[in-house]
Amino acid sequence: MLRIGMSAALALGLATVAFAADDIKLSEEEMKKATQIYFDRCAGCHGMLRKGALGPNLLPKKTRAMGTETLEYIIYNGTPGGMPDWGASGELTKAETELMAKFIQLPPVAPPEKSIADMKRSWKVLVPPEDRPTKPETKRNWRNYFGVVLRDVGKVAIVDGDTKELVSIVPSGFATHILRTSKSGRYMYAIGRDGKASVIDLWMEKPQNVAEIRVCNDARSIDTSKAQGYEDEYAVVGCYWPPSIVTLKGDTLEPIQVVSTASYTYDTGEFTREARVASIVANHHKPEWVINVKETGQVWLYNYADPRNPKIHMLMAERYLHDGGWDLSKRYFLVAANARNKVVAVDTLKGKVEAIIPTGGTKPHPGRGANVKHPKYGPIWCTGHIGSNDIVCIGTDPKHHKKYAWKVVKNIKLPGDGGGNLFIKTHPKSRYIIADRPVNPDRDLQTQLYVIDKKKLEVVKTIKVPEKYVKPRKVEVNGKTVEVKPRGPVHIEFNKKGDEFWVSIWGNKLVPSAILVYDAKTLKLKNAIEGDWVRTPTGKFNVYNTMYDIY
Ligand code: DHE
Repeated sequence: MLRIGMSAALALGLATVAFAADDIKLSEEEMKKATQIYFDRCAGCHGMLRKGALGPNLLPKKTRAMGTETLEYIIYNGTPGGMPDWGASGELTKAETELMAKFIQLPPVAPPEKSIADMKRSWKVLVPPEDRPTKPETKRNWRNYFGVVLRDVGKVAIVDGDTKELVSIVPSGFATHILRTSKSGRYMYAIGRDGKASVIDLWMEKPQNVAEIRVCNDARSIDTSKAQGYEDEYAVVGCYWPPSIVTLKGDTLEPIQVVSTASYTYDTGEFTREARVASIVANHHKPEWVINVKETGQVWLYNYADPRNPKIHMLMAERYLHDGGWDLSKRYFLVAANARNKVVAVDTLKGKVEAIIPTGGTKPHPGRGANVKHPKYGPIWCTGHIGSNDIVCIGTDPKHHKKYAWKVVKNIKLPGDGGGNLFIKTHPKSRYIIADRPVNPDRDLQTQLYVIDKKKLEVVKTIKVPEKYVKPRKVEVNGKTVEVKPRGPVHIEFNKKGDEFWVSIWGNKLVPSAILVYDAKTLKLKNAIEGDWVRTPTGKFNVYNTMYDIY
C-alpha cells in the first residue's frame, strides 16, 4: 500500500513527495536527501525515471524483490559490471547506502519540464560581446591551455599547458561534466549536470565566464558550430531531462530553439519519454551536429543552418547510444551502443548508418576513442570497455582498406580481470594509446595506466601512479574522522604538441589531489600539478586538440 504526501520542492527543481510503501518509510527530510543523492550519483546511469540505460532499471517491481540488504550491499561494494563502490570508496556513508537501498524501492517521481521562458530567467550575459577583447590580451600560448573540470566543486580551472601555471578558476554548473571549445578556440564552453551552460573567454588576461544559462535540469553534452561560415556562431546543449536539444547563440548563450527528443525506440517502436541526449559532435564540413539519442537508439543529423527551423535527419541505429568520436577523416562518427555491446559507424557525408559492429567486449566506452594510422590495417579507431578487459580497434577506411573496414581488426586485452576502463586517448605524434581503469574493483589495477603501442597494438607497459597520490587520507568532517580514497587516474589528454599527456587523480572533494603530467615518449612522470584548488579533477580539454577534434 502506498501513502503519498507532498513536500517542499527541492533546490534542483524536482517535485518531491514523501513516500511510505509497506515496510519502507522515509521522512520528507530523508526523501529530499535521497532524491538529491539519486540525481547526483545514480540518474546518469539508471535514468531519472529509473528505467535503466548504462545501468539496469531500478523500478520497484525488481528492487522490492531484491530487498534492502542486497541493494545496500551492491550500492556499498559496486559490481564487476562497472557500478562504482559508492560506500567502500567513501563517497556515501553506511547510513546513506541504506537510505538509497530503501529509496529505490519506492516509485520514481517525474521531474518538471522547462520552457524557453524558464531558461531565460536564468540567462546572464556577464560581459557583453562589445566589452570583450578584440584580440588575445594574454601573451601566453592560449591554444595550449587546458580546461580542467573540478567536478564536485563545480568549477573549471584554466591551466597553461606550457608553464603548468594556474591561469584562472571559474565557477560552472553543479558536478560539471565536460568542456568543449568553439571552432576558433577563443571560447570554452562548460556544461554542468544541472543543465547550466557557461562560456569562458580565453582571450582575456584572466579568463572568466562571459555568459551563462540553465537550459534544463540534467545534461551531459555541449558543442558548437564548427562548419565554415558558422565558426563560433552557435552552441548546442544535449539534455538528459527534459530530454531535448537546445540551440544557443555562441557568444551570449541566448536560447534560440529547443527540440524535444522524446520519440519511439528504433526497433520495438515504444514511446520513450526519457530519450536522453548523449554525445554531440560538430561536423567540420557542413552545418550539422551529430546528436545521439540514448534510449531510442536514434542518431539525429541536426542541420543548424537556419537554427529556428532546423532540418533533422533521423537515423535508426542501436541502443543505448552513449559516447563516441570521429574517425581520422572526420567523415565517419563512431558511437557506442552500450546495451548491445556494439559500435555504430555513421557516414555523415552520405547521411546514413554505415555499419553496426559487435565489439566482442562488454559495455563499450570510448570517450572520443583513439585514432591510429596503422601500417597494415590503415586508419583504425579504438575503444575500451567498462565491463570487460578489451580495447578493440575497428577499421575505418572502406576505400583503401576494404578488407578491414567496419571489422574489429584487433582485440587488445588489458591485464587482470574486472574491466573498468573509462577513457583511452592518443595524439598523431604519439607512439602510444594510453588507457585508464578507474572503475576496476582491484586497487592495483585501478591505480595504473596502460600503455598500448600503436604499431604492435598490444599493451607494452603499465605505469603505476606513485602511491602518495592515491593513498587513503583521513579528514575531519563535522567533528568525525572520515577516510577518503582517490579512485586512481582518470581521463587522459595530450598537449598541443603531443609530447606529453595529462591524467587526473580522481579524488574526493574534501582533500586536494593532483594532475600528473607524463612525457609521451619516455613515459616518465615529469610534473605534478598540485595546490589547494586541485579538487576532484576529472576531464581535461586541451584547447587546440578540442578545436580540431584531435584524438
Ligand atoms: Fe561522462 C563524456 C555521460 C559519468 C567524465 N559522458 C560523456 C558523454 C556522455 C556522458 C553522454 C559524451 C559527451 C559528448 O561527447 O558530447 N557520463 C555520462 C553519464 O551518463 C555518466 C555515465 C553518469 C552520470 O551520472 O553522469 C557519466 N563521466 C562520468 C563520470 O563519472 C566521469 C568519469 C567524471 C566526471 O567528471 O563526471 C565522466 N564524460 C566524462 C568525460 C567525458 C565524458 C571526461 C569527455 C571525454 C572526452 O575526452 O571528450
